[in-house]
Amino acid sequence: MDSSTTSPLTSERIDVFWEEGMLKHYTGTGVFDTLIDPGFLEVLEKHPENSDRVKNMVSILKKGPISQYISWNAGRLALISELLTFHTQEYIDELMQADKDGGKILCAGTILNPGSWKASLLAAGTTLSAMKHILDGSGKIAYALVRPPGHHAQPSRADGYCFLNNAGLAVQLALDSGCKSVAVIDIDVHYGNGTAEGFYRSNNVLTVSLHMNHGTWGPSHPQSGLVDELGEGEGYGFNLNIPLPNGTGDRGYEYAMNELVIPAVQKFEPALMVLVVGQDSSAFDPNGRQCLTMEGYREIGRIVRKLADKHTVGRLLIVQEGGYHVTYAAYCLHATLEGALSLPLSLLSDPLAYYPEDEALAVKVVDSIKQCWKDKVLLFQ
Ligand code: OKP
Repeated sequence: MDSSTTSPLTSERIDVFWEEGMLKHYTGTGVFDTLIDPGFLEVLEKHPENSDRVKNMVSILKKGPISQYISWNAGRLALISELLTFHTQEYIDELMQADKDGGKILCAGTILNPGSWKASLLAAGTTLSAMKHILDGSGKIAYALVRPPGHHAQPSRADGYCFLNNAGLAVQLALDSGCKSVAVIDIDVHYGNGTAEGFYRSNNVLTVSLHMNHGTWGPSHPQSGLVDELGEGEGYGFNLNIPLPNGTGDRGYEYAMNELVIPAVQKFEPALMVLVVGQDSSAFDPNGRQCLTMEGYREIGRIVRKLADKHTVGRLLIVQEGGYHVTYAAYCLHATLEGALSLPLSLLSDPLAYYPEDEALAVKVVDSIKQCWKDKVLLFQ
């Protein structure tokens, strides 16, 4: 239903943090994300993590029906000292050297070009600005619209288009500002291995990731994303992986949220919530197979907002990650933010949602994950 003429029914708003300079990270062309020209294709496509996707996200929030609920804020460059709260000095030195040398392919699909380092510092700093805004009490819901993405970036390693872990840095800022506990829910279709790694030994940060069951993908991504990666030491039971079968869909995700994520977060009682979003879990994304539609994203937004209202006086940071269908990613972002605003009516209809869904396989997998957690995870006992 398109009800773009509806007037605001809640006084709520989302504070978006954005900097134009993030567009100046060029990822080139090739066969999808390989950065390779095989020589036999007439038309090479842009690397999926290109600036077009983010341009559409900016413009749908500026001109789409949700625009009346959005307020725009500037970001900033991160300081090197801030990067060291999550990353190692050696790794940051490696990135700065790569920038000085005019660029470097750091790992599969992950290229630092002239302009990329500055864009990365803007993405990190802009996410920190968004978090600070919440910590200062200047707003309840802040959204860091950033690229390059961050959730694969580990303390000492680049991975999966990511250099700096934007969300991880923001979480660390919250902890360093006296916040006792943070819950991170990552719905990008890929495992948020970098964020998981950063807080793997911590029981102050609950990292939950719902993802496609893609497994490890080489030396930059040794983590499997399977249920048995539960954290270590004090952090055991505070990293929860929810690998979902291909085609899980809206109802499958809702089931996983209801059966696994909500109970864990409720028991954890976070002081602050972070929703890490990638629209690559959509039905039309070239980089994922999870088949969410706008309604699925909307429902996830609602659920997370409810958790924030219940546990964190509504304080919620949303951080942008992947999402590679240049049109649909923007629509799914719009829907997610509608959900986070808990608007009673949808503002924008789905131009693509007419594919059938079968959640049966997902229900089976979620039930088996629940069984596994009952034996091993404190939050589930
Ligand atoms: C970034 B994000 C290597 C495959 C690597 C990388 C996907 C990165 C996605 N052979 N695929 O989480 O959306």
